[in-house]
Amino acid sequence: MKILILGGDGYLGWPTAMHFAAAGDTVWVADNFAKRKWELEDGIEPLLAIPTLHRRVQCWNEVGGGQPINMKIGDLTNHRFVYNLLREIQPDAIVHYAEQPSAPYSMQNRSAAVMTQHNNVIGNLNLMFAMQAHCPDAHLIKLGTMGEYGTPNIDIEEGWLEVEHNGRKDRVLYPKKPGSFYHLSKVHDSHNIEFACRIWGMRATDLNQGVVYGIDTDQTQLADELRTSFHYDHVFGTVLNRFLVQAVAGLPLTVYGKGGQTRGFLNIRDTLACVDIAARNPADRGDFRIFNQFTEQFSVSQLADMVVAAGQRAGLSVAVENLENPRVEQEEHYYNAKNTALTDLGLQPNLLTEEVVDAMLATVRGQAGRVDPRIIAPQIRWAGGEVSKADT
Ligand code: USQ
Repeated sequence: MKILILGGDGYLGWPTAMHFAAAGDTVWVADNFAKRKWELEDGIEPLLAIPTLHRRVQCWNEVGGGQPINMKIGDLTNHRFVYNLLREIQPDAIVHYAEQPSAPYSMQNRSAAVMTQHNNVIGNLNLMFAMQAHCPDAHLIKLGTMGEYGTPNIDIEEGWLEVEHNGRKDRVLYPKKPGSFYHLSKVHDSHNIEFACRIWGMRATDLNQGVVYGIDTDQTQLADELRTSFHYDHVFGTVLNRFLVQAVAGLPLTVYGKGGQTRGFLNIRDTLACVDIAARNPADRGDFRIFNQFTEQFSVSQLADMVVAAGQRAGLSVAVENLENPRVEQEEHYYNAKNTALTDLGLQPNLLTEEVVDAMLATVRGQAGRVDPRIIAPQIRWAGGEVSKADT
């Protein structure tokens, strides 16, 4: 398969590229390094030092873990770049990770919200049109998010809902109640892609992914220069990754509010497995297929308890602090999301066992000297629509 990974320099994009190259597929990565710029804006660095994409690709090609990886540098909001990219590569499948991925980032101020939605929605639209022009039969595998649904008081289906209203029935997209301007950008993408499938006959899979945790994949472990970025800061760090670093740094775990917020979670290894399953079982022409991509549900407090217990096993004393919630979200709610489509296609989940938590804690402990405690406390608030001085 010829597969193009957009956002190939990112936390998930880089391991995905190596995964397909190791499997013998022809892999191209594209990136514009926007994530590295956003990190610089806020003085943030990932826990592990990450080489340039050029160096990572060179290292992969020297290590010889599979097919060589090919690279293009460019921005999806520049439609000429996207059209040229697809005309030249003619991919069978495109995995689209190239979006601003952080809810807090998008909630900073007007310009961050506008940039997030412009980057994500326009980049995705350019991609859809370029596919229509140059590879209309290619399969778009789009990273969406479980956060598109929010936390409704009814069961969450896999993307679609059968509705009976006034005696008539129809199948509609599941109602969305997202929790940030970032999550909204993914809702807009989903609507645009559903329309392109219905009107143009595009083939697409929207992966509504939960919160990802984890550091290692089979390929990142082949060499230090092949590792992926691991964020623990208040902007890009996801909750479990943050708690592990806080435990190692001797800081209390930052549970926002009551901690009853429940989400779907998955190991980074399962992200690769799910994308692999989607790519090798493409959607039909005209089919907008939606998979809920998570393996387990946990509340934030449950995760904190797991990290406290792992700390005890490792001889660390770990405290929990229920901070005033910087976000506006339900802290106690019903949550029951379906996730059978990927397991029906063969996904064998890597669950969050004590061994997995202990192994992650040990890896983080090995990098304890690189932890910057100044970038951990939450600084971005949802309420009030703050406007930064630079923005007025
Ligand atoms: N939380 C804490 N303490 C922290 C950090 C987070 O209690 O120190 C809480 C948040 O309030 C939230 C939950 O943990 O209730 C998850 O927060 P998160 O920052 O781990 O994840 P989220 O903002 O939802 O976004 C992440 C990724 C995003 C992806 C999403 C999947 O950054 O790209 O789309 O997870 S989902 O949550 O299913 O929408």
